[in-house]
Amino acid sequence: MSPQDDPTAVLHELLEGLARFGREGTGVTRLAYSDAWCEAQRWLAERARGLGLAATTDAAGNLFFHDPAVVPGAGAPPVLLVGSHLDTVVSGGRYDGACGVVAGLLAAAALRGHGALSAAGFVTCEEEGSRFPSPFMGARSLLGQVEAGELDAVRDGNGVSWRAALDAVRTRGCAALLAPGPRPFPPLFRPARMLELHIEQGPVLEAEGLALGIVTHIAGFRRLRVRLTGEARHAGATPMRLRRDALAAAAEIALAVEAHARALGEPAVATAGFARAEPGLYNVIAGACELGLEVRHVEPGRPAAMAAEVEQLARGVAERRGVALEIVEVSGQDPTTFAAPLVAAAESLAKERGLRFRTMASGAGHDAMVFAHAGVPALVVFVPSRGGISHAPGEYTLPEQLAPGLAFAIELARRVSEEPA
Ligand code: HGY
Ligand code: MN
Ligand code: MN
Repeated sequence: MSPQDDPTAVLHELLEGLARFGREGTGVTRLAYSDAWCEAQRWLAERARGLGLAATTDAAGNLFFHDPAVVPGAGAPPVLLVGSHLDTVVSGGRYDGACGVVAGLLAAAALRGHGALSAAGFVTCEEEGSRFPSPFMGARSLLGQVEAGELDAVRDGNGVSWRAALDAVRTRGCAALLAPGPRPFPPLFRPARMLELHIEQGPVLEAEGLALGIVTHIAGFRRLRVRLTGEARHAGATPMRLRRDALAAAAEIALAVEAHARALGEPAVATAGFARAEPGLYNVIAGACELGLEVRHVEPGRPAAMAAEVEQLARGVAERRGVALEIVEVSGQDPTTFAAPLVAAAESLAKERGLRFRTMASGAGHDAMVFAHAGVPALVVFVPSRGGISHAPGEYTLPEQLAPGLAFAIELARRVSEEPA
């Protein structure tokens, strides 16, 4: 593959290649620091070197594709970062994150030596929160925001800590050494601006027949883990009037949360993502149940307010049912507004290219949120998702929709890189 090749063919070849890592039928599961994740990261590094770029991994497992003349570290000049995340949800699609990763690789190759700002591609190690209950581990570590204590505090569902997961992949060359002291991830690059090409993951662009979405705002979210404790009893011998059924309480809470979001009206959304009953048997009334709730809203302050409203609803249900309730906020991110100059640059380029586009909010979260909150002018640009499906094996974007999106992202990166930091 060389930059002179047909970009559409190269794009397709890279997306197909990346989807091999963690493939499950038509979907992909590539959790942070898994074997598939590490093999994908090594494969991308090789592809970057094949394009004449340097490929450098940081201590968190974030990967960078950059001009070999730009030496990473404290003395590195400010750069334009273009990229997205490598991890996926469980049984996710082959475009979420991957699309932006490929755009970052091809932008770094196409813009090498161009502009006032060197364009570097990036691949964050973790964005989805599918393995570890901590938000945006990749973007936060890339920006040097993570403190050492989090490495031991953050654990996956099997009790494996972030530190242990990193130790395992470091032996395979998929992460660099941790820095001593309170900040284990010193930034390798100082982003002056950041761009992320991403699939929309919703129905709007396809419904309106548009080629591009220029994201102006991203919804914030709060994720709540609710633990309900009732009383495990015989499912056959216990009359209904004597039950304290933790799963039934969870079910009522899930429906109350859904009704609350509907009552608030769009763009409020609320989701009960899982309910894990214990012991989870036909003939035992659930004595306990773990319920995962998430609320999102694009207006400042609303995600936190919705989380408080949901907690109140849940406590009311638990009390009426004589079930104990514990609720913990496991992660969250505030709503994000993107830099007006980047939005304007994207709009004028789209008009210049005659692309049918709209500005829009994103219900889905993205690494770019963390950059924006860190004061780095950032922007997300969408290509359509077929049927609005994402976070599922049916996730798909037509090649004839991906190609103009990729070309647009590379040209936007070219223009943004021409503005000094
Ligand atoms: O959940 C999200 O919004 C993103 O896909 N991580
Ligand atoms: Mn994503
Ligand atoms: Mn996602």
